[in-house]
Amino acid sequence: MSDQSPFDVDVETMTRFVMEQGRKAKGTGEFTQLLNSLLTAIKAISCAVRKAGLAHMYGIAGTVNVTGDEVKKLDLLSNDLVINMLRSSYSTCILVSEENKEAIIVDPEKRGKYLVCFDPLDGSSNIDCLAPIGTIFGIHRKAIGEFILVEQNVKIKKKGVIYSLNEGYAKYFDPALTEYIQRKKFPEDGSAPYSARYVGSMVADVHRTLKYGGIFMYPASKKTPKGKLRLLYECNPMAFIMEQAGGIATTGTQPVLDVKPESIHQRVPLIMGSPDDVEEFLSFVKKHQTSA
Ligand code: P6P
Repeated sequence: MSDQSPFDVDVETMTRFVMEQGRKAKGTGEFTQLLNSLLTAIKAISCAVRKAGLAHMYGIAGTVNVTGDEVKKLDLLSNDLVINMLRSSYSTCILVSEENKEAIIVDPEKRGKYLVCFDPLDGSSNIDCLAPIGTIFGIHRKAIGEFILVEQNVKIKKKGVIYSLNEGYAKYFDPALTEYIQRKKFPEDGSAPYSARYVGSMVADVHRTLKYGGIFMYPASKKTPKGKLRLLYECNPMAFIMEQAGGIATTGTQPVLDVKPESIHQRVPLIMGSPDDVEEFLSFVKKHQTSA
């Protein structure tokens, strides 16, 4: 137990962190307002849970929620606390709670720009046996699609353990790609095989590659001799992000960003991801070029 008081000026409490980050973001302060309101509700819930036994707050509230779970007294109290704090934070417009069948539309005069979806007291069936419980929440900026900084200076791993491409086209792959994929499945150095992940949505596959490392490929093949993905509005933007994160983005013969566009819908082959993984793939390309 720390002997530091939360009132010590140099103790980084969640409230202080939220306010500091809010000031750095130089935003309107509405998101900070929302988070601090939510924190207040969660602190009140935590306090109520700790006193539940003494305050006879255990047990069933005698109702069932929309998902068919028995509602406990603490569930109802927690739900009311979160809803009331969010409604009065002047930062929310719609609330979705596990305990409420319909979405809650915040009064116009108190509306803000965020939607909050929450389970006010997850795991409440464990309340009586003191197992860990908690409040789960998701915050969404309403339709105009504001982006909120959640991570800075993203860097990709030097080497990953995931390969990502549409293996349904394996019969169209060139020998270098075929051998590379085979090596990912059956490593010769005794290492574990890679995992295969392919969503078929570039944004998802590239984002996962950025976060977890590995290699994403939409290469040239007999089916798509120039690849499928468009240079200007799929490959270049993602290649820029990948290179900024310390990754590599290549057509297999040159960096994507070095390609001189010849038409606005031009397609290029695309291999991108962790530098060690992309370099390993290129070594197979080189090997097959020299043996050709
Ligand atoms: P395939 C989606 O249609 C898309 O343009 C990219 O987002 C995705 O990476 C690729 O095509 C998937 O193509 O041929 O594997 O279905």
